[in-house]
Amino acid sequence: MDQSNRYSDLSLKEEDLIEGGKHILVAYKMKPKDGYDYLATAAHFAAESSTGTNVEVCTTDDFTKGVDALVYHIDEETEDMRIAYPLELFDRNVIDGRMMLVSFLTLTIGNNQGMGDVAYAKMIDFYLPPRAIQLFDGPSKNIEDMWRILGRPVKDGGYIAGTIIKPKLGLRPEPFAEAAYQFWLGGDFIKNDEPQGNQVFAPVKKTISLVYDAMKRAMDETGQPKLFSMNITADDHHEMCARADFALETFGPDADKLAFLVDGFVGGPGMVTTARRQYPNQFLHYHRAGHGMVTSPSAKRGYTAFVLAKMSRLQGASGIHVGTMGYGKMEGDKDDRVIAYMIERDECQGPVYNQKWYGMKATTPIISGGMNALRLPGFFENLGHANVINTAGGGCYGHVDGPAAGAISLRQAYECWKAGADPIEWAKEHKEFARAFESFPHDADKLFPGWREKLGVHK
Ligand code: RUB
Repeated sequence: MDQSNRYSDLSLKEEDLIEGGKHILVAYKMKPKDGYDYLATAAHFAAESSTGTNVEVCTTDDFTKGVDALVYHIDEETEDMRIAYPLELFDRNVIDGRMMLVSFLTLTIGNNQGMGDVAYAKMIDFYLPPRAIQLFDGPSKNIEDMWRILGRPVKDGGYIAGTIIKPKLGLRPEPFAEAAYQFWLGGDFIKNDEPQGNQVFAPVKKTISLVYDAMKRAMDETGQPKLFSMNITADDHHEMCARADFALETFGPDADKLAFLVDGFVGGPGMVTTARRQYPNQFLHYHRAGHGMVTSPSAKRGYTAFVLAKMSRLQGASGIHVGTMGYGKMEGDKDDRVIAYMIERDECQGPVYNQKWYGMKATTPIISGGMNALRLPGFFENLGHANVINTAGGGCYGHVDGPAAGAISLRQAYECWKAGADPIEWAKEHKEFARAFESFPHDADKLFPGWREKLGVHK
């Protein structure tokens, strides 16, 4: 059944829809299956994503038609399909009238992902009108709060050098805490790797107590504050809160130095919002493990990493992983800069829409995945700033002189970029950075050919 008469209006202008402020706009790359008309498929897509189905139903009335989602732009050639969703379509909380991300997802990327006439559809951008921005929680804490704790300026406080406790799994509580202590002698921030929780060989209560002890010892020794991001991910939100409450109590007077990490992609929006609302005083660290199943450029369904990051700001993530923009081990390229810009700026041009945030707090980009000191100068150059948290697991625990030296090498890499210095020349003056060349020789060969001769390394 062709529903394009009801579910499309190609005369609608995007600027008018934005000016009107009554719609959420969503842009997809959509391709119908062979033999299906583009506009009819798009209209069926909009129907299924709002008020309709594949047939007319007798219960529809005039009010219903007033909240139809409408296809307002198509370009078959570029597979560009854009849909305007009336704000009234989206579910609102009973408890406080606010909007929720699950409703946004269920409508805009729900049933339409499995329709028989759609070959594929992937969300590449969305636009929220001012009223919708007002109705999402947004972040309560971000990198500015960490800078304050670290005693830095709260604007442009700079690079936060972090790590991920490695090995990913298999450390008992004592060696785990020792690994944390060693890193903190040189660096600022540690996160649990995302599968680390309450394994039988490393019970969370014992491990967290020892981690706090390690933090205190490192703070005493260095005279600097330290930060820990603890994984509280669990299926049951009571379990998640039990872990978080235990850690808050354990960290006691240093509980401000404790962030909570949730595996927000596999755990879903409910997990993120529970953490955001239960613990508004803690930095909420959104780890996105698993996201590649939908965000990978090879996946033609789902949504992009850009869309995931933008959604995380609405939900109130203090920070989210945004990849390494081609400089680390995970998928991504230089242009992924826009992912960071969209979550940290008050206005940003996305791939399709210009979004204003009307003062909603920023979400901090977290740079992670195969990073080390040698890769950082190029990364900062591409991004244009270094106001990020960076976690380098292998980059610290793989440093030939150990994790404290690894952490120092990261900071030196940041200072090298800030000074606009040549990394080889910088290495001559900075031992830990120089030793990163020997620690990661494959990277060194690739990024700085001839480094051995220049640095006098003949091994
Ligand atoms: C990092 C690591 C992280 C990735 C996830 O370890 O495995 O989980 O950051 O990717 P290492 P992303 O520093 O040893 O590579 O940050 O892109 O979500």
